Amino acid sequence: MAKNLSTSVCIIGAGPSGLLLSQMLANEGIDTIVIDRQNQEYIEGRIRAGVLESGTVDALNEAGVGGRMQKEGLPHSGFDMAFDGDRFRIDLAKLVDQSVMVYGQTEVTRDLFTKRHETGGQFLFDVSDVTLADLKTDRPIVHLMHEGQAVSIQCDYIAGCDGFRGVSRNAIPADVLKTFERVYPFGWLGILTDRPPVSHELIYANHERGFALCSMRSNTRSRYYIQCPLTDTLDQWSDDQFWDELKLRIGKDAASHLQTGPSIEKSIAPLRSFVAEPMRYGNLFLAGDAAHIVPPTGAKGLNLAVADVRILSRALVERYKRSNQHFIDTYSQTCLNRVWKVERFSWQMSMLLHQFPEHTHFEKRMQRAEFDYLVSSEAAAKTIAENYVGLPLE
Ligand code: RFL
Ligand code: PHB
Repeated sequence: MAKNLSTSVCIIGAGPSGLLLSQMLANEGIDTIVIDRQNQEYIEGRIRAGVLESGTVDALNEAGVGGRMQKEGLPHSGFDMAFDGDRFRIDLAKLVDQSVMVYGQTEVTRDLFTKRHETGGQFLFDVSDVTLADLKTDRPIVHLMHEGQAVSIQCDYIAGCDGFRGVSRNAIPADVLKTFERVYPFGWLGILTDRPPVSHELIYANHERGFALCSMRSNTRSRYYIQCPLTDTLDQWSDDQFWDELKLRIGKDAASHLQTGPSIEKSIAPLRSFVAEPMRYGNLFLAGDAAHIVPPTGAKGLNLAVADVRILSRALVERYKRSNQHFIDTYSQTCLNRVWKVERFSWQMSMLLHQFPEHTHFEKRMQRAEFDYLVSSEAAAKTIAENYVGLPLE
């Protein structure tokens, strides 16, 4: 027998976008059901982003999920960029009077799940065969299979927060949906290790052997990345090989402070820029990775997802509380205006910091000139800083 459920907003995906939206709406008394094709343990185990913009920090605090982040997160007032061993600090505090917070996506997700369970959040995990129907009507439906049973969820709105490989985006008819994409010709090999970070701030390095990033999750846990060919597999990279390569790329000074240890996670991620337009179709809204992907070089993926959710939550609250349709109608354009600027920044940082197989000596000199310009011009450094801490919401 099919089961029929009903809610105000059906949220597809229990990643950071879906969880935060659900919490923000719950705080305003708006009912949601969140569905995910994975279970909570699997979702909490995904190691991803690490740097939160101040707007993201504000949103988590306002949603009532910022308590642990305030205690355990690491505020950073700058980061280093390095070019063939020459290091330069982008002083966020001095240039734009703001900072970022280093606090892992894993922790954000865990805090959101805890709060959602405390405040009566409704979830369906391990769902399959998710399809969306009647998007242009005022009672759209999500059909799915759960524990061997067919389930239909009737709602007013559907939030497609189901990431890049979800189903929501493709529920928009092909003649309406436009996509824009760039796939980069390399990936990032990442390692997590229980050793103190090499430096108290992040270091982004362009070296002739390829990009490297030194990041962290806490004062005792580090996250490092190196650019690698997309054809590489994890069994080609022992921990020792990773550390040797990282040391070569970050320069002698940083390498002399590097504490290496066994990896507790190791993965290869491809790099992609992607935007889908529009981000609304009828009563379906796309948010987060379902609508756009950025290469991680600007630390923007999670932050962009949170910005969408803030804009969407305001639109839905205005609709339910004040019968105001304006922010529903402007949702897609408001988000996309910001999305494209953040895409540009992430692309610029990626172009500056990686070695591209197709680059000639000319492009390599252009990268070096851009780095030298940053070092010598406060205006140039300031544009990096204002993007890194996060552009205004609109
Ligand atoms: P998520 O986190 O992908 O969550 C989507 C959720 O939807 C579920 N789902 C479905 N549920 C039901 N039915 C379906 N048909 C479904 N299909 C999918 C999934 O199980 C999942 O739980 O998207 P969200 O919430 O929009 O959040 C976005 C962020 O997760 C993302 O932007 C960042 O993590 C991107 N990202 C990084 N961003 C950074 O800022 N810095 C990083 O270092 C960084 N590293 C990464 C990353 C993304 C990665 N991916 C996507 C593979 C590293 C990786 C490997
Ligand atoms: C991370 O800590 O995982 C991280 C930090 C900064 C980035 C990308 C990833 O730009």
